[in-house]
Amino acid sequence: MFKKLFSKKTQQTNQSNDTVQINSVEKIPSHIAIIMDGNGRWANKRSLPRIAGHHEGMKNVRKITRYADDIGVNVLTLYAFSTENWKRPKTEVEFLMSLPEQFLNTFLPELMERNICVQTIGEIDALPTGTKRALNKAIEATKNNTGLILNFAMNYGGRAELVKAMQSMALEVSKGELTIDAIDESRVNQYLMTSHLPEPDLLIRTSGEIRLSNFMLWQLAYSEFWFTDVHWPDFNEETLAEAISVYQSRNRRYGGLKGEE
Ligand code: V07
Repeated sequence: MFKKLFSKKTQQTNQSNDTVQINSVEKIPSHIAIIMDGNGRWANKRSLPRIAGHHEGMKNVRKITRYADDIGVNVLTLYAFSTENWKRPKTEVEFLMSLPEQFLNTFLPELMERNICVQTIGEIDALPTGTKRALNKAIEATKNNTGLILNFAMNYGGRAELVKAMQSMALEVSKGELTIDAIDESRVNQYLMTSHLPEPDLLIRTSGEIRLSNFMLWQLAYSEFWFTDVHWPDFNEETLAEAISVYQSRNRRYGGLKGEE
């Protein structure tokens, strides 16, 4: 792992052409969550159709997955499709739903080589059959891989996740299988789709909006947030290195006071 961290790949330049060095002695965030916004805007700027932006965004998922894997991230959660995204024009939704298959058709062999495990959060059952088939194939093929967890939020909404958790708990209470006193934070956590994952250390949102848009509401309670104006298709290794170095400098500042607040 240290060989990887000290490799040239961790030496990046930011937009002002300064070298952004990921500090390999300080902690690489174990779990990074990303709201991949700005694909439509990226396309608009180039007078291209929105779907061209989504396609470019999909290619960028490969690049960022490789980099996250190379620097030793443990979990990468990507917000690919929200419960709100169904409101978009039908043709756009259909194109978005074809992306998992396009992505996996070409990338699954490399995911296997890299020992990457594909997982999802969200209501997968409500997705079109072809999309579900592609996802399930990748989940099944990579389920014994022990490296990076590449977690796609698909048809995911944070409030819907909490409502489902509350319904499950209420049902168990009504059956006498759970007592109200036993409901505490760690119990709530067990009913979430991320129960097996560490909480995100770092949340990144691209393309200028400064909001959560219903993403991982419970899980992000203590995460560091980093926002950039860069559109998702232009977000690259350097931008991620910059986000991580900001995360590391914040950790450095607060590190000494940990547990003393
Ligand atoms: C999608 C590209 C990235 C920017 C955000 C919107 C468009 C990769 C996937 C994907 C999902 C699951 C999976 C493999 C790949 C994807 C959707 C949209 C719906 F197992 N990119 N990408 N899925 N975009």
